[in-house]
Amino acid sequence: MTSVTSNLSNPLVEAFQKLSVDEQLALFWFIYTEMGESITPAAPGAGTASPDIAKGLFNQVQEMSFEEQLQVQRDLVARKNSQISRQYGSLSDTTKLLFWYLLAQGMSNSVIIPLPEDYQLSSQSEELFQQIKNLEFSQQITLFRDIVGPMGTDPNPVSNNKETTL
Ligand code: 45D
Repeated sequence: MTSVTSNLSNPLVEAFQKLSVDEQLALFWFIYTEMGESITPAAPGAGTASPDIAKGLFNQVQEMSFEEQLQVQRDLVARKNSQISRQYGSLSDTTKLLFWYLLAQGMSNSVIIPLPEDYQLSSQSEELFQQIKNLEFSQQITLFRDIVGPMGTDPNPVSNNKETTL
């Protein structure tokens, strides 16, 4: 559907998706802290992001309690149906990435639930982290789009048909 994702099965994407939900969130946070300054909303391709939409969704999450914020993020990663998951599902992959970026910034600004201070990545996540660090910037972006793309849920699920019950 979109040309910014690799559309190839990427072993790193698969490895990421095999981690537990919490480990995916934690690793994604560590990636953010590592990339830090190199992420700029003026990056090439920024034109395909919809900043107002990402911000609107972020604002909804920001208004929630810390516990709810965590639940919403776990639901996104687990592709569980929720109001936020459906809205998220309707965004472009680049806008999804921008939304995660806003969440990460929110964590830095203490408006989004922070990682527990003593949180330690599993050795498996740590290994994946090293591999991701070794990618070129553009490969990292492609990887992240592939990771955030399938999160959330389809905003247009086919509704149940009463006759067929399917
Ligand atoms: O208690 O083209 C745990 C744009 C444990 C512009 C937890 C861009 C239990 C356009 C679950 C860990 C900027 C979009 C708690 C490009 C526990 C464009 C909590 C680039 C509390 C290229 C865990 C964008 C939590 C890029 C809350 C590169 C974890 C964006 C949350 C990159 C983790 C964004 C979050 C990245 C991670 C965002 C929110 C790497 C976000 C990472």
